[in-house]
Amino acid sequence: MTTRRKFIKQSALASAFVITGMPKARSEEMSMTGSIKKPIVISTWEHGLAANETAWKILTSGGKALDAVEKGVMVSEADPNVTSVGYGGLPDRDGNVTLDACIMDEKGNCGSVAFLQNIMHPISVARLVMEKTPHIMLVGEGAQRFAKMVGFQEVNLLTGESKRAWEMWLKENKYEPIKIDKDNHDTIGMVAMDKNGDISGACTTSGLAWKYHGRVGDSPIIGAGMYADNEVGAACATGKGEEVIRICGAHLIVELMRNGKSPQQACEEAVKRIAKKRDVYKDPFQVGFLAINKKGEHGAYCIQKGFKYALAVDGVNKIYDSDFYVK
Ligand code: SD4
Repeated sequence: MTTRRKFIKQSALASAFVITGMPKARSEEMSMTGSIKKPIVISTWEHGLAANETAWKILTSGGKALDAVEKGVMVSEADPNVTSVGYGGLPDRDGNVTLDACIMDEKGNCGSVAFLQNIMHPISVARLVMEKTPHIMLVGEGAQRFAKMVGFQEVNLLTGESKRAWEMWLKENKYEPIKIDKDNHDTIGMVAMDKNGDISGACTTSGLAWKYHGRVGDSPIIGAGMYADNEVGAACATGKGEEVIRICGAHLIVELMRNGKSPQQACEEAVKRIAKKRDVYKDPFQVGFLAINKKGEHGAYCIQKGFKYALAVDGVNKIYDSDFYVK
């Protein structure tokens, strides 16, 4: 039970994060005391708040991290107001909503779908790829055929609003290849540790708005958009998938943590790897990373100002501003 005193202490900590945007001091303090914060769930962007809420209910009632991350991100997938995930997601430049998702459990099992169309919950299809097939990844028409075979209904994911946005884009941009900036994406990535101390992760997206038909980003790629290793921790990514894939972002972060970095240090190192190769000052694309470790410490870091994340721990579910590289 959360006592009032504990609650006040938590709130003070939470506010400190909002101001500094950095959980570093807390992480260091916790690793010194050795206390483990669990359950914990962290997810990308403001829509992560509602997703965390669902995940948190599962986690606090003794449920598995795997169920928490799946059910959690399903909230964003079904929300037409989240225009970069699932239903209502902005389409590719031909007007098709195409979805990418992946999931990974505490045993290292994983499943993924990419370039999937007309299915409301790609994350659940990814889970069934993991559980019911000898494979890890299904794409396109094959993924859709599998989804229907295991009971998913075909639905139209293009809402009136996303269709209008696409028509407007078409008119203004004349089908030109897109410029990937910091505004045309908002994937949900979520990683969690349950009461048992088991870690899982999920990531799901409609990808970059106005992308080429057939384009697949980092989100369904195990090790790029998300990675979980129950011995170490987990990480997920949002932003320009092409840059995340290049450095195998989520896997890199988990390996850095394995080698002793805190989640915060590992996220920062991953962003620096990207920044070393790209002029992130002249080309203002965004990439953001989140991570947790087995101690229940978390980290968040991104390239450009503006990345927000939702963290639920100690009974408090809140949005925080991530610290960023370009200052
Ligand atoms: C992608 N990482 O497809 C995704 C885009 C996204 O927030 O929506 N990121 O590259």
